[in-house]
Amino acid sequence: MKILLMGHPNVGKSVFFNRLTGANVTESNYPGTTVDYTKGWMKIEGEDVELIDVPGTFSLDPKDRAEEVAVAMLHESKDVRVISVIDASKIERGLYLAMEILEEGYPLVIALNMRDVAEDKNIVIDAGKLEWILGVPVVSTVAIAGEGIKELVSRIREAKPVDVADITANTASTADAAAGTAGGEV
Ligand SMILES: Nc1nc2c(ncn2[C@@H]2O[C@H](COP(=O)(O)OP(=O)(O)OP(=O)(O)O)[C@@H](O)[C@H]2O)c(=O)[nH]1
Ligand SMILES: [Mg+2]
Repeated sequence: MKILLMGHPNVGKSVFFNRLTGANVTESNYPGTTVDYTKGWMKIEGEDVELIDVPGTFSLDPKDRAEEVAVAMLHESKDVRVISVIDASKIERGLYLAMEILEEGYPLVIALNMRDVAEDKNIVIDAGKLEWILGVPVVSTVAIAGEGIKELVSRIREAKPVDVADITANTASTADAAAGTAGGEV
């Protein structure tokens, strides 16, 4: 199995990478480019799993060389799972990229990182509700403190492709419930 750590620049991908991988880490240029990336290995339930610290990207519609490499790394990979690292204090922007990856059918788990930063801004996210809406595991983390990392790893096997139409339907029913119009009321 291969796992890609993907997300915007500066969301904590490399902190996850360093905490999850052991000594056998290699840094190289992506072929034909000057863009660096790092890969290493971790064990999940006894299985050796390759972990790649993908260059940060804002979307799957690349705007520079580093983003091109990020998208190419996703598209070239077979039997791949994605850990989508999102800055919980800027969640909408991060979710956009996660949705793009889901739309392409990749199995994904979300690390809602920087929970400490979000809390300082009085942003509290209901990870359980988000998980229900998206249909993929969502784990709150503070990567620099190691919080949530064990749970994240334990849930990687639950990553599965989802139908984006289901997400749209779940979002609509959540909005209805919030507005008190669930159950067929007008
Ligand atoms: N407060 C806080 N800081 C964090 C957390 N996770 C990472 N950081 C910090 O955020 C900064 C960016 O982390 P990186 O791991 O370098 O981010 P990245 O996603 O690898 O960034 P790029 O490689 O530029 O795409 C660093 O200063 C980290 O120490 C967190 O959960 N809380
Ligand atoms: Mg990094």
